[in-house]
Amino acid sequence: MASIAVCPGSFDPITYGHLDIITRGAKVFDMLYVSVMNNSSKNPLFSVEERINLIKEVTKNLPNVKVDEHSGLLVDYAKSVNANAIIRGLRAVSDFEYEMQITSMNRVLNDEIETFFIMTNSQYSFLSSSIVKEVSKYNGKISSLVPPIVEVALNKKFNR
Ligand code: COD
Repeated sequence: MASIAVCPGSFDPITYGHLDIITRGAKVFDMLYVSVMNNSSKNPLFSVEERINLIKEVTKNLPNVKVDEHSGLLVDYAKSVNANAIIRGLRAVSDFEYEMQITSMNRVLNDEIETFFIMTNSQYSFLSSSIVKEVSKYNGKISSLVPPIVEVALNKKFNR
C-alpha cells in the first residue's frame, strides 16, 4: 500500500522553511499532498490561486508532490486523498503548544490519521511567512528566505 501524507498550511507565501519540510517529507512518503487550507482566520496577502501557483512552481522538481487546496477540516481533506499521515514542521518551543492543540483536535476528529513532525533546518528556525512579508514590505533583503519567484511576487504585491 502506498504511503500518502498531507502537508497542510497557509503558505502565504511559501518560504524556504516550508520548502525544506516539503522536500524532506517527499523523501519519506510515496505521495505528498501540499494543501493550501482555505479557511484560515488569517487575512492572507496572496489569493489561494496565487499561493497554489507559487507552490507548484517551486516544487515542480518533486514528482511525488501534488499541490491542492481545501476549504474545511484538514482530516476530511486527508481522508479524501486516502492519506493517513499529516506532516507539520516544528521550529521553536513556541510552535509546540499550537501544534499539540491542532494535533490533539485532529486525533479527536479522526484517530486513524497520524501527525508527524519534521524539525526545522536550523538555518530556517526563525523563518515564517509573516516575517518575510514584514521585511519585504519595508524593502528588506529576502533573497535567502524565499525562492526568487516568490520574491518577485512579493515585490509586485508591494508595488515595486
Ligand atoms: N521551518 C520549518 N517548518 C516551517 C517553517 C520553517 N521555517 N515555517 C513554517 N513551517 C511549517 C509550519 O510549522 C507548518 O507545519 C507548515 O510549515 C505550514 O505553515 P503555515 O504557517 O503556512 O500554516 P499554518 O500553521 O497557518 O496552518 C494551519 C492550518 C491551515 C493547517 C490549520 O489551521 C488547519 O488545519 N486548518 C483547517 C481547519 C481544521 O481542520 N481545523 C481543525 C484542527 S484545529
